[in-house]
Amino acid sequence: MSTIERAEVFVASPGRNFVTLRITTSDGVTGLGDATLNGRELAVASYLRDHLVPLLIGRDPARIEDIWQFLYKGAYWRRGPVTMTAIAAVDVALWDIKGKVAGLPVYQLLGGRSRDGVMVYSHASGTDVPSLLDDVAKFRDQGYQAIRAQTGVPGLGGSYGVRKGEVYEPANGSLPDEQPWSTEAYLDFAPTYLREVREKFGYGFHLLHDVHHRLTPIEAARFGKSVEDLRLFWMEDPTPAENQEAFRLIRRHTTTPIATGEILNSIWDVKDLITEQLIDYVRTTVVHAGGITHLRRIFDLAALYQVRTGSHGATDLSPISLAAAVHVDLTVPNFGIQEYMPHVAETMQVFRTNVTLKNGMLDLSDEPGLGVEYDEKAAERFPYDPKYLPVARRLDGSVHDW
Ligand code: CS2
Ligand code: MG
Repeated sequence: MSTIERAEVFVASPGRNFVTLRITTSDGVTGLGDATLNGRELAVASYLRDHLVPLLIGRDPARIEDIWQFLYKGAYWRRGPVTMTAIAAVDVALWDIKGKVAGLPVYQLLGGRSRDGVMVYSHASGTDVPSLLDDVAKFRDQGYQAIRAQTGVPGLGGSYGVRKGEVYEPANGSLPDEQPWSTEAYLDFAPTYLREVREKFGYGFHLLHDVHHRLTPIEAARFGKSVEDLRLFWMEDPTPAENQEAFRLIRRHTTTPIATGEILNSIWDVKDLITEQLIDYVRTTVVHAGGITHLRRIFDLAALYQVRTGSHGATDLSPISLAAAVHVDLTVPNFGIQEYMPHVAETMQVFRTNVTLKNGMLDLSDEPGLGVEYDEKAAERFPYDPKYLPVARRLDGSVHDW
C-alpha cells in the first residue's frame, strides 16, 4: 500500500501571499492543496504544520473521505475558516494524488463533464463612473459574458471591489487600512451607476454587483428593489450571513437574486439559506469550505433546492484553488457561474496550471490530477510579506462590516 510520506507547507508571496500544501506518497506521487486565508495566512500554515501534518504521515492517501472525517471530527473543535481551510488543503491535495494515480483529471473522478466550459464573471471597476464604463467596455470587447461592476462612492475615497492597478488586491497594508463608509451615500449612488451600465451596454450580458456585507436586511431589501428592472444576475453578500434568518426579510421584498457564502466554511453555515430557499447562488469555495469533498456536499444539497453555485474566485485564492474550482464546476449539475480574476505574472512564475480562458469560459486539459505544478525554487524568490485586509469605519468613527 502506498502511504503519505511527507507533507510540506510553503508560504510565499509571488505577487501576494499564498500558503501551499504539498503531499508526497511513498510511491513518489505528489498532490497540491491551497491553504490561503487572506490576512490570516500563518494561522493556517501552523494548523497544518503543527497539527495536521503529523496525523497524515503513514496514512493511505486513497482514503480521502476517511481522512476528511478524521480531521473534521477528530479535532473536536469544528468549522471555522482556519480549520476548514487547513482540511481543504489536505483534501484537494489527496484528490490531486488520486487523479494522478488513476491517470485521470479530477473532473473525471467527479463524474465527468456536465458542460463544455465554465462561465465566469470578470471584475469591472473604476474610481468614478466614466472609468467604470470604460472598464465594462474593455471586458465586453474581451468576450466576457458576465461582468461585475463596482466603483468608489463619491466622498468616501477608495472602496472594496475597486482596482488600483491591473489587479484588485484588497489586502494592502502591514497594518489594516481604515476606510470610511456611509450606507446612505452608497444606497443613493450604487443603483445610479448600475443603471448607467445598463443604459450604455444594454441587457445582452450578465451584470453582477457585490454589496460586501455592508447593509442591514431592510437596507438590502431597499437596494434589491431599486435595481429590479436592471435584472442583476445577483446582488452579492447584501447583509452579513452569520444570521441566516436575515435573508428571509430581504427575500420578502425583492426578486433581485441573492448570492452569499464566500466567507462561510461548512454545510451547516449555509443549510438554512439553502433549504429555505433564501438565496439563489451559494458562493462557498473549495479552499475555505473543506475542499472538494465538502464543497460537493454543499453543492449537492443546494441542487435539491434549485440553488446554483457561484464560487468565490478572487486572486487571494491561489491558482490551485482556481483549477480545483474548474474541475468541480465542470461536473456539478447546478453550476451557476465562477468568479474569475487573472493572477499577476509573479504568481504564474510559481504556479503552472492548464486552465484556459476563451469567450468568457474557463476550461482545462486532460492532464491527470488537478493539472497544477508548484515551483518551489521560484517561490523562494518571493518571501512572505505580512498584509492585512482593510477595516471599514462609519463617518462617526465606529467600526462597520468590511
Ligand atoms: C470579494 C473579495 O471577490 C469578491 O467577491 O468579496 O475580493 C474579497 O473581498 C476578498 O477575497 C477578501 O480576501
Ligand atoms: Mg464578494
